[in-house]
Amino acid sequence: MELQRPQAHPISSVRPASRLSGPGPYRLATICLATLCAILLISIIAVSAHYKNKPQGGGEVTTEIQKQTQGANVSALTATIQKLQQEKVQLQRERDELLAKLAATKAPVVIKPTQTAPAPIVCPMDWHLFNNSCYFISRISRDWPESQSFCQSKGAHLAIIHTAEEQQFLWDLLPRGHWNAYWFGITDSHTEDQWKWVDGTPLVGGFWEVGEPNNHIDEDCGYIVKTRVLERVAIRSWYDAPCTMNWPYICEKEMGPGASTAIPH
Ligand SMILES: [Ca+2]
Ligand SMILES: [Ca+2]
Repeated sequence: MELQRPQAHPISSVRPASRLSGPGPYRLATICLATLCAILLISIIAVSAHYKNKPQGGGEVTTEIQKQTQGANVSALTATIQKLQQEKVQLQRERDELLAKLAATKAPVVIKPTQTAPAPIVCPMDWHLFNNSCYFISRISRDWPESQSFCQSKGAHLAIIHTAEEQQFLWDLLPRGHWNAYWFGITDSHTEDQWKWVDGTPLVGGFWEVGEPNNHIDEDCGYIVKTRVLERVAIRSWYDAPCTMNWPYICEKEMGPGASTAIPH
């Protein structure tokens, strides 16, 4: 029925219905035309089906080729991975051997003790810190040898004054008075006018008052004087006096590295 429609429609639109169904060459032509149309339609359908299936078949071939190619790639990658794993194992073995040789030839490691900051110096009560020393200003009076003995009983000695800064520090600790005198650690009792510190080292320079030391009355021990006279200054305050005189005194204890920090009471 569908095959006859394209033929019947144009005829019915231009010719009367009695002539379409009547005998004669028109009927034969109609039949032939309908047959040709049917053959053409069947051919079109067949060709369409053929080309429709053809790509599918080609796609299957392509997929198969792709699968084979991918399989080959996977095999190649697997082989590469296995080779790399073998090389990795070999390299690890060589590394371990080299580390073992290095450990055998390496010098022993000397572990240095952790560097810690030295503990701050803390002087006992009544002792005063300057640089790495603690100083004690006595309140009672003794002669020079007894003063030195007292300082030694504290692990100290009569003060040894090497710098103007140290001299000024001690001077500032001393109270002013009519004639406040304090023994410190210098003497020329062994050889006149050859002043030495209590540690045996010779004096270099010094902070003598003008005209001192003068050995006025056999004076072999040094002391510092601080008075109410403001013009008297630290760097010109040393005098010599007989060692038997009784005066307060200044002790010094070095507190640097290696020194005993304990001061007996
Ligand atoms: Ca003297
Ligand atoms: Ca003198």
